[in-house]
Amino acid sequence: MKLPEKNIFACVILSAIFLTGWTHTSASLGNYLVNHSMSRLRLALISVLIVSLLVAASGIFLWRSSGLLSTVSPEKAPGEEEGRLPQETIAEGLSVPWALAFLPDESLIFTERSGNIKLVAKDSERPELLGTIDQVETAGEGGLLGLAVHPEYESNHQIYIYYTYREGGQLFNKVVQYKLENSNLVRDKVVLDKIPGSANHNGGRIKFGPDQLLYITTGDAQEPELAQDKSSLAGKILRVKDNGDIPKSNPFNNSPAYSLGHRNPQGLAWDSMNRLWETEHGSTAHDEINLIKAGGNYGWPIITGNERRPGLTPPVIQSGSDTWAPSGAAFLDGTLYFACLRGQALFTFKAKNPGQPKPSFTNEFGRLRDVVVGPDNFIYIATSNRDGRGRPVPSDDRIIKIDPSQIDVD
Ligand SMILES: [Ca+2]
Repeated sequence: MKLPEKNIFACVILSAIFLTGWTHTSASLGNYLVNHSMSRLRLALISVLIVSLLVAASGIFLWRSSGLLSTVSPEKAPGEEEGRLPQETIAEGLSVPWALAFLPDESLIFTERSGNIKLVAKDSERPELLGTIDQVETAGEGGLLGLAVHPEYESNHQIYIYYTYREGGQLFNKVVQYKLENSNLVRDKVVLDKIPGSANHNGGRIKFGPDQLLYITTGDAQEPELAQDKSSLAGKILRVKDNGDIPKSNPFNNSPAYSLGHRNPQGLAWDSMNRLWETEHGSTAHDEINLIKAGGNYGWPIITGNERRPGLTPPVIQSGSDTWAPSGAAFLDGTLYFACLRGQALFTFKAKNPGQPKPSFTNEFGRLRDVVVGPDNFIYIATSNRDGRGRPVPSDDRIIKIDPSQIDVD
């Protein structure tokens, strides 16, 4: 029921109570007056007067409560409309949520770095644990990282995860396909294995592109030269089919590598022209936003910041001496949103005219790991305050839903 409707309803009820009361009172009063020989004309006049007063009082109450008397509209935060909260916590008390994704039924599915896969059903406030990946190794920045939902999930129920594991004393990362049926998570197959891992620089973002192929960001595993080694899976953006096969259209023959020369990329997003943008942690600040082309070499460790070298593609934007530590990225209405860890803000810029990114919510939620756009066109962000580098508040970590009109992107 809308607010004015509620007020009218309240008014009608109140009037009914008043009138019922009045009927009883007037009957008793009538008897009293008749018994005391008051004239019927005077009695009628008093009745009319009291009823008029009641009607006038109800009218004024109705008028005021429906806001019609007020010349000033109620104070609202920008973009706040009825039923649209500017910010809303979707889940709290989480442990380092790393990747968010929506299922076709609009439930939100996410990973926690310790190995959990959880789901928040639409309009629910309680995340449900779907499963824990036992093989996950949470050393340093590694753990259960990326999550992707198959574009044909509705018919095949496939989701994909990226996680760090240990084998023979060494750290690796792998991409595994799972099937999710009736809240039951079943391991299906390993899509890509033996991606070099280390305590830091594991990359870990996975997303299906507009070409229905799976894109995977991998870090240099703290061995910078691997990023330039075409035979290594480290320091790359990889592209594979949903079953792990290498697409014939890949830029390097029989290789899952799509682009190379990356240090620690953690964000992928496509704009409305299907151009792929990537966020990447730079060395000693110099964080990067790159526009990715098939076969491109993005320079690490040969060039950083504004350095140029023939054959190497410089970033579209870089942070200079600032540190953003950019992670998840998403597009909405031509604006790229990216979540920042050290930067502790949600940054934005327009893809049409990329200028210096603008921070929003600086220090409000702490470290941010991922951002996605929901089926409702709201922005969903995940904090990362329990990753050992933040200052968590009791409700951390959180997933927060934000009305995009709250964010000044111009
Ligand atoms: Ca670069």
